[in-house]
Amino acid sequence: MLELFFFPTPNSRKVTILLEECDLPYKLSIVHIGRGDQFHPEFLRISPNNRMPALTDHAPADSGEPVSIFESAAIMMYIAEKAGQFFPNDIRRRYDVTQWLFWQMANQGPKMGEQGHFMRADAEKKHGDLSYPLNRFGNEVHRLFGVLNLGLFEKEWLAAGEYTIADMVCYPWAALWKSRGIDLREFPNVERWLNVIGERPAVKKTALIGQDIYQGPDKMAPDEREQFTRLLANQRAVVIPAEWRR
Ligand SMILES: N[C@@H](CCC(=O)N[C@@H](CS)C(=O)NCC(=O)O)C(=O)O
Repeated sequence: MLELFFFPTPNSRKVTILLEECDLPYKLSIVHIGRGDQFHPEFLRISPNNRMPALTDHAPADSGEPVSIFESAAIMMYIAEKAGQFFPNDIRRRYDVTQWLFWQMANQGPKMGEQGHFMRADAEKKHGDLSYPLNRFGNEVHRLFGVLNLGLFEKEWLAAGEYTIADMVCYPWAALWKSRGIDLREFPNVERWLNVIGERPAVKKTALIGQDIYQGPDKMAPDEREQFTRLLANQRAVVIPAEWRR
């Protein structure tokens, strides 16, 4: 059984899309990042970065001890390999996919994440003039939509000539275009690709997973939002948990 440590955000949606596309059985274990579950000593063993998603495979292919993984793209490579789907084996197509996985993890995810952080901070009106980071990340996000648009030029899919984990890893963040000040008319290849992926039954299903737990900071009560922001915006190094010491 695959156990996905989950909270409904774009980074975990990448993984639920893949699980649903592969039609694999899985169990969700909620890591409520607004309440600090990501700092629980047991979770830190699986994900020392105190971030979800993370995955434990309780029945790995080698029949050995459970396998645990953090970082969404590594999780997706593992699941795709296990299922034998969406990650071609031949060297050219495999690395065509792999480069987009790395691009997403190093560029689209972090830059859109920081843009979201400063947009939320700006909405509070107590942090002074945030125009510099808002311009910086707004421009970067615009540039990154351009990268996707180039990558999709005269291509149906990002990599390997087929629907793969490269598309699934980039889709959930790209789908946020409207709230990030992007005009999709500038990026027609991205618009076409978003529309096609958005119509897939597995992808539609994942949009609803976890909606009962969390629907975004704007849907929260003010005190809950305050706690959420405090917890996520002011993190410093976690010391080795006492529970880890023998
Ligand atoms: N590079 C990581 C990013 C994961 C990530 O940033 N997760 C966020 C939610 S989207 C999280 O768990 N945040 C908890 C925190 O900031 O303490 C991945 O792709 O798995």
